[in-house]
Amino acid sequence: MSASVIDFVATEARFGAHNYEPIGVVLSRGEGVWVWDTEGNRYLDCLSAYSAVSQGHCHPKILAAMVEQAHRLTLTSRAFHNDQLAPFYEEIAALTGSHKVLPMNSGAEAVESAIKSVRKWGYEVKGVPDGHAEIIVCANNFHGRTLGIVGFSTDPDTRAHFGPFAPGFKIIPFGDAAALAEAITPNTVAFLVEPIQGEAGVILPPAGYFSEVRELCTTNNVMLVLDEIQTGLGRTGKLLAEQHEGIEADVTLLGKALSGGFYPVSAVLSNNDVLGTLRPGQHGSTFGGNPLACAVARAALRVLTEEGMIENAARQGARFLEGLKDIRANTIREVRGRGLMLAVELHPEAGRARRYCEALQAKGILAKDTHEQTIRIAPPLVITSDQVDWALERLASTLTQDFS
Ligand code: IF1
Repeated sequence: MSASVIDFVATEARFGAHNYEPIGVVLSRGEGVWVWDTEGNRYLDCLSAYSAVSQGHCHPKILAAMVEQAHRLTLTSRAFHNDQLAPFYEEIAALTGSHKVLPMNSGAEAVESAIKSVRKWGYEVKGVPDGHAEIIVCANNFHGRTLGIVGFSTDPDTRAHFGPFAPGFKIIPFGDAAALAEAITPNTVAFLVEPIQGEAGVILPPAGYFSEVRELCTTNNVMLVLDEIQTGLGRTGKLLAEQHEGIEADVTLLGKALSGGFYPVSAVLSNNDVLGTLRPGQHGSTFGGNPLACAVARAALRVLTEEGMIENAARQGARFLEGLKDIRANTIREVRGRGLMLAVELHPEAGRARRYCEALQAKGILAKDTHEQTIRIAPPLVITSDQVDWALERLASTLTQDFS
């Protein structure tokens, strides 16, 4: 590391809360799948800011929309209408087949907003006695960092010493429809779940799981809330990951790539019933639905479809997965994923995934470890075949090294 890099890292350490342990690279520029550090070294971004820059870094059309809108009007609050919100609603509803939209900012806010909405729906539509609504969630979930959400996390780091937590959540294993059937009571208002568990290590559900889940939710009048904040908007090779399962959620949560990484934009999408229960004064946000956010999100959605990024994610994701499966290395325990949401799980004896990510950095690839043993690979959806092959060569030579 050069002196200037050490300076940036040391200053962060000196002033910042130490709630992250970043890899030792200081980035200063990005374009498409590439990012550059302060010394001019180039890296293929295989994290995409946890899927937020799916459209590629600094996409020129999103940038143009943002700059143009920033010159005209940035924030009005929802006390007044603005001329970007209605077209944003129309476009996102048409794209996803949703009836109602609630715009927020971060992913965690979308999750919190969905929890509030399904509870209200439970009391006012389903007829659950006030204060008794139950929401079912899965073990090893990741839905964000707010208090309401970390209270139903099963990860000790995420929740320890942040309590007391709100009641009303039941935790069941992911991928186990029988456990869901057993957990549902007359007071259950919703089942909140990721279509593919991200932070848990890119865990895919068993085939048929979500069709059983859909049926159980419909039969018991339970709202199926899919957190597609990471899986949504093309990441898995379809617009929404639910399409791989042949189902439709009652409530869908989007964030991250909804702005192409320019700005925090999230949304709750639902049928008429759930968001229909919110009345003026009962929920809101200073920034949610602001004209800058809406203009950015409209451009982010437009380029996703116009530039064929979703189909490309399916095509390149399949190529990447095949290539990873072809790597003969006894460090690899399993390779899995869907579209461009991929993971390489290492054998415990192979040493920590972090070490491999650092070795990849030296070869010009930025990837992120999770849970000691797993390397997550999620490049922007604009990646080309040549770039996939370039990454695979470097992954192969790294994974055949032994860092134990
Ligand atoms: C961090 C992980 C990814 C999410 C799902 C809601 C949110 C997230 C399915 C909240 C956020 C992030 C946040 C980021 C790390 C990251 C992450 F490693 F923790 F699991 F992506 F894989 N639902 N995920 O994945 O969205 O409020 O952050 O906008 O540093 O905490 P947010």
